[in-house]
Amino acid sequence: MDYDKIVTTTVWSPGPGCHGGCGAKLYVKDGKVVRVEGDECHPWNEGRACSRLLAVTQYMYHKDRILYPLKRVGPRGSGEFERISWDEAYDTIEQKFNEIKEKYGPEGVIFCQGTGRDIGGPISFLCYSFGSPNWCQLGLAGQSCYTPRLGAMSMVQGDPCVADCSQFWEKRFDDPRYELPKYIIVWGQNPGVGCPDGFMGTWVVDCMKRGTKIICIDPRWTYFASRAEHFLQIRPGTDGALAMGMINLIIQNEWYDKEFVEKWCYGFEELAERAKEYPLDRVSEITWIPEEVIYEATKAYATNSPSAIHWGLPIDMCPEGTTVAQAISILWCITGNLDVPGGNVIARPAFGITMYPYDTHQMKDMYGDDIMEKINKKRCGADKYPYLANFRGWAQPDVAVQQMLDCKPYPIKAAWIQTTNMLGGQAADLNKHYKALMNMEFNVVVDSFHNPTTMAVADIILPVATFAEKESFRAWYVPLQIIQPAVQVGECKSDWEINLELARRFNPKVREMYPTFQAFADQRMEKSGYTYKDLQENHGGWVFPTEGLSVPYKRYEKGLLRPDGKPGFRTPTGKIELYSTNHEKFEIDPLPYYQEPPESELATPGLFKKYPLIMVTGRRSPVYFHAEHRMIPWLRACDPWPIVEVNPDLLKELGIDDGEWVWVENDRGRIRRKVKANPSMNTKCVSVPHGWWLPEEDGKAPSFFKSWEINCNLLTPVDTQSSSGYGGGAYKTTLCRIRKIEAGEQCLTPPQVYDAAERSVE
Ligand SMILES: Nc1nc2c(c(=O)[nH]1)N[C@H]1C(S)=C(S)[C@@H](COP(=O)(O)OP(=O)(O)OC[C@H]3O[C@@H](n4cnc5c(=O)[nH]c(N)nc54)[C@H](O)[C@@H]3O)O[C@H]1N2
Ligand SMILES: Nc1nc2c(c(=O)[nH]1)N[C@H]1C(S)=C(S)[C@@H](COP(=O)(O)OP(=O)(O)OC[C@H]3O[C@@H](n4cnc5c(=O)[nH]c(N)nc54)[C@H](O)[C@@H]3O)O[C@H]1N2
Ligand SMILES: [Mo]
Repeated sequence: MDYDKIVTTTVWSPGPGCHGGCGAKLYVKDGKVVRVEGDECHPWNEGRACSRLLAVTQYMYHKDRILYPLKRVGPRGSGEFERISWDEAYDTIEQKFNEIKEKYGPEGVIFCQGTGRDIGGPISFLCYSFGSPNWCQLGLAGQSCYTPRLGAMSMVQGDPCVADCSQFWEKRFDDPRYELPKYIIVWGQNPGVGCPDGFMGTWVVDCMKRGTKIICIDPRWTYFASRAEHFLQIRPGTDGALAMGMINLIIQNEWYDKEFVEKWCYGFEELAERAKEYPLDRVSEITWIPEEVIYEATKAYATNSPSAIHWGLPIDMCPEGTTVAQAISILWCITGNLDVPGGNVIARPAFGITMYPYDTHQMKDMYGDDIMEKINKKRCGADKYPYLANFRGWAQPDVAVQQMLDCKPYPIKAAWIQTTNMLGGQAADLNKHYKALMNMEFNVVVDSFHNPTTMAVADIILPVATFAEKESFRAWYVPLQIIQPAVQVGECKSDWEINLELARRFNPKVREMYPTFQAFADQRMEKSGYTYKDLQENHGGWVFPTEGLSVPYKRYEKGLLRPDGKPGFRTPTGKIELYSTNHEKFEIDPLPYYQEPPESELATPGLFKKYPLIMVTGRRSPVYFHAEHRMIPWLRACDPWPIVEVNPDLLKELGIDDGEWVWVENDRGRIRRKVKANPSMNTKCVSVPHGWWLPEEDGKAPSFFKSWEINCNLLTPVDTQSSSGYGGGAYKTTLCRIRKIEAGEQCLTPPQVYDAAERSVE
């Protein structure tokens, strides 16, 4: 193949859209990327590349990609945008945001992101430089993605942890310190399809190839279910009951690690008492899993050390999501599987470098000790919800969207929207979020393509550079790695570049401190002893820490986890808190418990009669990242339609054919979906992938690329968050029915929004 150079770099959105981490080789010819490969030297992916990475040239050079800053010139929804210069875009944003600040205070601007791409760093930096306390994944009901798990882990053990698939070692499986897990519980996760949250899915398969056995907990038959020694086909949303039942079995049968519990855990007696409320027969009835299957799986996990748990999004989306994560964390703690080789290993960022503040410690590290106090005064939801006030920096999204509509207790009048397509996928209750965003005086979207959100509500659009066109760095979790540009496309700029420039305008100190991105990166990476240039020139772009707090194992014995340098964990008691003293202080239940989903046969029998199916939304597709990539030909060809997966027996009962378009509906609305018969579906559940809009259709109002015809979030609710404020989004447990489309039945349209036509940028 003919090329001028190969640039090796780290993959981390935009492009594949993902949570990133892989090494890639970009072949460049005449200033264009012409071929992409996984980097075989990179320990993260060892040469592998996913379909979205392999198709990235179709993304970068797509005819519809936005290449220049745009301003809206017609009414919202008209699709009329005009090219402007970066200077005009920055000037307009500066002026508009400052006007809002003068009228309503800096809290009048909300900063909205999507999932954890290369964004938490730049967006929080901009938000706090401007002075607003309101930064969140707006639309993500209950902030139900990873944050509930992070919060719960912070309360139980003071740190997050991940299943140990040797990823913390440069030599991976060949490192003598590593040990293979005997079992991995794949719990509400489909790691082969997505690579969520600092984890590469194929690592689990790498372990399986070497002998690890699988326990799979999922309502659906997946790749991992088909290869599991124990498959627990669970009723959606009941993982809390299962986890409590497992804790009870482990304690009753004395399968726990007595020495570890005695030495390092706090509140065992209280936990044992609570767990007694979950005997096997009760748990089996709640979860639909046969008693003997729960028993055997629990025994296998608890009596074979080391073993690990790899969990996923549905945990956060269970009712009381934080307490479900609390219960599961307790499982690996009491079985002695925390921070041991082949267990669940504590995951500090490489060299302790914060580039995306995950927790309160990192917030303080980046923005000073008084940051929480400062932002809590006005942050949406911090007065109501204890996790909000005490963990991480997010605003509460269900509270925020209500406030955008009713201005209570203070008005929010502008939205900065960066790395999220709220109206295309992130937001539950699509109508409510559409109205809230239309209620803003000014919206900026930073993205690479038009989508339902840009079309419906953007006043300014800024074109973002893909990973192949940008400078950045990453410490999630190891190695420390840089992203370096191979090419430039149009006038696109990176999120860091955009946000640093605006931050300089809002806060002159930023201009002085960080004249360039590399100056910023070098300061952030200082703890490692490496600069951006060092990594670029001498280390192939990445480096593993070899000692200190980001290197496993058993750091609690060495005094590496606590700020005071004493052995133990970063919790108030210094121990694993099986009984949470923080929860006690927050006046929420210190012990984990099970709660029925907000809608179910038991919780809402009346509703269940009308809508007898559990709609499990959002199972991932390997060729799409959420609402992205529907316009990429190679990818769309693999998964062309918005489907609903249904058991063939149920289809027969309903008189519906495989491949037919049907209504999926409930009291909130209805959407059209194409039926795909799937004999492995439970007859009481249907699976509805999220993130669907059709880029080939009309983008203007009222169609918005057919969002209101096919987006399943017309049917999902907000305001189902747990008592902590995090978790409990009902995306996996909403009730629905499916039925044939009758002649003449129309799809719904977006709600009428009053003065939409009158708004303009000027
Ligand atoms: N029904 C249902 N809804 C769900 C879910 C579900 O399971 N069911 N899952 C929820 C979850 S867990 C999440 S995290 C959210 C995710 O929701 P989002 O994060 O909003 O999902 P995306 O569709 O990936 O939207 C990202 C947008 O930003 C652009 N983009 C991608 N990378 C970058 C970047 O680096 N910089 C910039 N500036 N733009 C970028 C893309 O082009 C795209 O338009 O969706 C939630 N929505
Ligand atoms: N290709 C691709 N990769 C992705 C994404 C993407 O959109 N595309 N999105 C990324 C993001 S932001 C996230 S949060 C992750 C999410 O990825 P995952 O954590 O894997 O989440 P899901 O795909 O929603 O569901 C995983 C599995 O849980 C099952 N499940 C559904 N409900 C329940 C339940 O109540 N209990 C249990 N035990 N299982 C249940 C589903 O059937 C599915 O097989 O993926 C990330 N990776
Ligand atoms: Mo997510």
